[in-house]
Amino acid sequence: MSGYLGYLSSPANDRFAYICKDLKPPAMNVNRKVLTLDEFTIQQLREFPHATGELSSLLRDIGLAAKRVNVEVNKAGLVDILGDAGSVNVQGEDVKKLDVFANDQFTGVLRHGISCAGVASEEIDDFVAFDDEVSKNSKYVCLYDPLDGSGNIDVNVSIGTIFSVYPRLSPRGTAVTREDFLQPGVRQVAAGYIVYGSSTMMVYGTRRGVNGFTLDQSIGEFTLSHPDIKCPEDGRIYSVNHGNFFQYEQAVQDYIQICQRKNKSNGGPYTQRYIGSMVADVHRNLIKGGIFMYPPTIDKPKGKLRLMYECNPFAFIVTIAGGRATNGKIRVLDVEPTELHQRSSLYIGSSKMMDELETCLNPA
Ligand code: AHM
Ligand code: MG
Repeated sequence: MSGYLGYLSSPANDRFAYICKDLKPPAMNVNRKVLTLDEFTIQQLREFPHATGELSSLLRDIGLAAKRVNVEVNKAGLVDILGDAGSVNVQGEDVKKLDVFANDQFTGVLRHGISCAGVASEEIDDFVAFDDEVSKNSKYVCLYDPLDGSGNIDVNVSIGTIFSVYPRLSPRGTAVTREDFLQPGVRQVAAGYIVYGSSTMMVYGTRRGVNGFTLDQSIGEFTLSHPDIKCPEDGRIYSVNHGNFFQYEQAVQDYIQICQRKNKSNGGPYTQRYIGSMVADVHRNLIKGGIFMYPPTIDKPKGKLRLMYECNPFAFIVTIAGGRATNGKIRVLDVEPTELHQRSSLYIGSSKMMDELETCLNPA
């Protein structure tokens, strides 16, 4: 198996390598100033004459939903003027909570698109199988957290959407089943996130690489701004909820103290940065180099984050970009899921920082 494929392969998962056996690292030759998300996905498609275009179409659908959510997120501060969630606004419309609105948008565009046979969402108890003929014949299922970090909405802090795309296992033409969704992360064909921040960005990865698009408000389009993102091999940022320090296991406390003791003589000093919005925290560390941790705590012994909606998509993106992600024992991407909403611990980031963490978690 080539080094490129090796990013996602492990002995346990070599059987999945067929998905990407013909892919080579991308030859990026793009005009980054003007290429929109749609143009980029079409350009990528042109390099594979036998591709059906379904994944490109699905990614464009997600871009559309993201733009709609972005409009509402930008109005969040006006909630007192426009009406509280649960009330009826001056136009006589029901005002929905933003996370419900975001969920409806992503579910709606995917239901009406031509590439997605069903969805699972952090906001919905069970998966949804789309039952029209076009959807039943579609190739992919999509899982998402429509608005992560929604506790930050009230205070104007960045929030985000996280998504993940898998090829269905059930035959086309039939309704999707639970097994289509309960696949290990290594089976993802694409994953991404949207960060609604000082600018709004959509970043997505496929096995060909990770690319970032910034929303150009003047033309209403995501525009390629961060081509071929690589996670720096090393970094100086660690992101963890320090308030939980005494709830972490000793090995995690030891690693945090290593971070705190870094100085000029041993690769430091390190900076602690924790927004409490995973999308913004991991995005920053992906670009600048760093490590993000959500360890198990006494109160949440399985961790807080959701394997299928939060951990797997980020594990895929960061791994493709050259970093690593584990649950403290094994690669996140290799975990065999048993429940749609299952929780996981997560350690993710620059490979050298992950190496140092693992000397604490798994001493020789
Ligand atoms: P949510 O899905 O309910 O929004 O929770 C997930 C969020 C992550 O974005 C963030 O990293 C984490 O919860 C913060 O949790 P805590 O406040 O416990 O540190
Ligand atoms: Mg979430």
